[in-house]
Amino acid sequence: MTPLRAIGWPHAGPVTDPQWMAVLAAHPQARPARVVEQHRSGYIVAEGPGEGYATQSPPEWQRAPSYKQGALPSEGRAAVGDWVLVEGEGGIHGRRRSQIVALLPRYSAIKRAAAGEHYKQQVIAANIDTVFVVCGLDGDFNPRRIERYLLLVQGSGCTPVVVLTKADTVDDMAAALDALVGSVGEAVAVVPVNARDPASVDALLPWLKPGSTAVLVGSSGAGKSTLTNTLLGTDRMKTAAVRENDARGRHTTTHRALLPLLTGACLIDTPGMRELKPTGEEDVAENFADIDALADQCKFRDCRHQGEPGCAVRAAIDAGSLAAQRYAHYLKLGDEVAEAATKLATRLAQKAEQATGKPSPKRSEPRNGRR
Ligand SMILES: Nc1nc2c(ncn2[C@@H]2O[C@H](COP(=O)(O)OP(=O)(O)OP(=O)(O)O)[C@@H](O)[C@H]2O)c(=O)[nH]1
Ligand SMILES: [Mg+2]
Ligand SMILES: [Zn+2]
Repeated sequence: MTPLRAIGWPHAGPVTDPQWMAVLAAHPQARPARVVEQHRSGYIVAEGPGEGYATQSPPEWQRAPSYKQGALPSEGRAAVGDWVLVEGEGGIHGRRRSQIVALLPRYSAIKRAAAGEHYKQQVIAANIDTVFVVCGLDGDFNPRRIERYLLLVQGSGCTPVVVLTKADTVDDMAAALDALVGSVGEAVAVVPVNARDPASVDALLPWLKPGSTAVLVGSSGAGKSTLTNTLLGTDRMKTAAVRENDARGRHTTTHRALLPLLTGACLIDTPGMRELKPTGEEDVAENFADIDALADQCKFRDCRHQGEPGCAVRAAIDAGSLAAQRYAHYLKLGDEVAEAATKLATRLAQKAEQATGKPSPKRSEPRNGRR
């Protein structure tokens, strides 16, 4: 196996994807590498398993993402898991540092909206096959948060898997799994594990096939780094006990890191996320298919489920077959996605105007986005 294949290079032979070929042809001096660590100060890239090397920061090309027409600026930034082209000396002992000169097209990405006043997307990880949504079965356990994660994974091109850690601390596993009925679609696997126990963690191997890449997401203290270490077989990532009073983590992991496993898969550990805002591209109905199906049965086509006669959604809540909290969360996420979609449309319109050279009418609008 070539060194690149060992870290997930998606081409068995010569590259035949025309988009990839175009980027490669534009940089004949450059070498492909994968972003294996993402720090605030820059990137570490690797051209095979083993240690990577730092690249100059910030890369010049990031200001002009040309590989993808219409991409938003922050979306054009390299993220952990990305395939990039590098020029200059490699290796950690290289004196002249190397430079990322291009980003190769992604086959998948998980994104969220970045915090802040202006609409921006942030790629959490790129070129991913599986997203492990990690949630502890301690005070971290929260079906609503899992619903939110699944909403962001859906549409990303990745397979979501819900991993419930700290299974060894739970007396009544059936009750915990019961609380997830409805929140997790039937097509999504739910795997309870003891993240410290290699035999238990083996339950995740079906999603860690050679050549594949998986990412761990979840709140701080959920056990992402513990899982990483157990899957690696070495204590590579730092871990720390959660706070006793509320089971919250201490934000121990501070950068995203891609690590090749012995199975031939790559695993990305990420820092616990405080906030997970939709980008506006999500489809809430797809994640809440149960509610969508109920709404189809309401007497009125335009039923708003607010006390209209013959409302199937209200009837299901009254009968206890639909959790009121899940319904409330459906409404909340729907509002958030709609709001983000409006901001996204505005941002894309501004970009289009900039491209055609016409003045942007948005300038006269209030800057804080309120109407
Ligand atoms: N008993 C038990 N403890 C676990 C399990 N998984 C994680 N822990 C403990 O939970 C604490 C937090 O684990 P970490 O792996 O540091 O959590 P993390 O998700 O990486 O947190 P951040 O890096 O802060 O995002 C550590 O003390 C782990 O030993 C588990 O399955 N069982
Ligand atoms: Mg961690
Ligand atoms: Zn209704």
